[in-house]
Amino acid sequence: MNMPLDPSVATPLSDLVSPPAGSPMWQRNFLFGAGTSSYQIEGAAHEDGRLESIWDRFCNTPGKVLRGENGDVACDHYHRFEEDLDLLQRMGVDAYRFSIAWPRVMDEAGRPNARGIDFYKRLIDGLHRRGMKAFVTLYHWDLPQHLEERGGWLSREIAYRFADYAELMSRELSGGVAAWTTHNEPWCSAYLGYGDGHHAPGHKNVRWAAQAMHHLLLGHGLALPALRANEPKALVGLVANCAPGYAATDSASDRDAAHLFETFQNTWVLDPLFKGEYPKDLWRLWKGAEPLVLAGDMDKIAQPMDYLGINYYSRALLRSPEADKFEWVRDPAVERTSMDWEVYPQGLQDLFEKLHRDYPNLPALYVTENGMSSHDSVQDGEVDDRQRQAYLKAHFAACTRAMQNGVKVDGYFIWSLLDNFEWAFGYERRFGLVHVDFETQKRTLKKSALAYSDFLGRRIG
Ligand code: IFM
Repeated sequence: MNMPLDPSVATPLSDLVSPPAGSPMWQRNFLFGAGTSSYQIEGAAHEDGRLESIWDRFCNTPGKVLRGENGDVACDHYHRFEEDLDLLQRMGVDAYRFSIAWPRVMDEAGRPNARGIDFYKRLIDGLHRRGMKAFVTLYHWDLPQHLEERGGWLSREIAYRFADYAELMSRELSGGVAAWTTHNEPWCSAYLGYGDGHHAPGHKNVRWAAQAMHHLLLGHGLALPALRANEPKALVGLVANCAPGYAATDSASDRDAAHLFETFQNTWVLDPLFKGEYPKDLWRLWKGAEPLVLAGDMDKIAQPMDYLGINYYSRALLRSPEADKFEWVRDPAVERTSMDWEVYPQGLQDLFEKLHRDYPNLPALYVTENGMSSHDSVQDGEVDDRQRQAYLKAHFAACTRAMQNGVKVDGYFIWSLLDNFEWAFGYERRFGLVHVDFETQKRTLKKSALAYSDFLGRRIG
């Protein structure tokens, strides 16, 4: 529950969500924004020629999503996007990170769907009219269902279809996009979608997860030349969800468990991109699960990128139950969010400094997602989300420390602009800076949004 507002003990708004004094994050050339994704907010699932996605199918399969909820309406952003852009402008962000719904913009034969494409043109125009930049993700998990029926990410063919989709959208939106992201969190698409079945399309086979990951990354590599050719001024990159792993004790076996966790969570995605190879220790975890890799694939995957987006939420604490395995350990002393995720800002600094050490060719980093879910509700017209305010402030400080220790970070996007459809958890988990009443679609800026806005208005340079 939110704490009641008590003006006598309130910290000034200006101090609630801001980096420490002297942080390079105060400079105006450090970019701030907020993010969303298509399936989580758009709704309009059956309008203007949008095809079925794997998430529509998954949500309509009993037992997959809490309370059987789905994205049919979500935040109704498809119809209310002007109002949502006004909220972003009111907050004073520099950029908005959103994704395109692939099933909205192409028909089953791969031909463009002008009505769907037009929505994203209007969205980008609306951003530009309000002085904001567009950070556009091509794939945030809503694969057209007809492509899943042809093998989904298990089929090599799909990597080529993804490149066609990237070519189409970068041609159609040419001149309007500041940064392209090929994939958001390929770890989730591969592991949660194909390995443990927690996400659509719901398969449970780690060998399949490894092959799906390879095709996701190959699709990324195949898409890069088209993105660069059609939109030469835009940045091009990929977004990974990473977490540092810490050993529960100093024993060699627990330290190995932490290493194996990071192999599974981080380097499975990052080594192919920055070293052109899969981390060999992954096959200690999943014996015999190596994907089929054809000659030339790794060179395509490891082409240089302009930036790497990192989505950071929490850390993992690990022990070794037996050789070549890891197991999560619960630390009862650490604060948690309503996702039951630990609040662990130091992990952001540790992660960034490790990436900086491990990959000499690391491009500029962006925090492309950071934020938390809480049980927010509107009281007397206000949402005083104190845990979120403190969470953001502490993570801004951790990012500052990493930058002061030499890590190049160019921007920071808070997840999320709006309370939205949190995948298998439905609408119960509220990540928004803006509270959404899903009965009425009324938006209310939470106090974290007001404080973020106050900070953004006081930047220098
Ligand atoms: O809501 C998701 C988002 O779609 C991807 N990154 C993590 C967020 C919180 O779980």
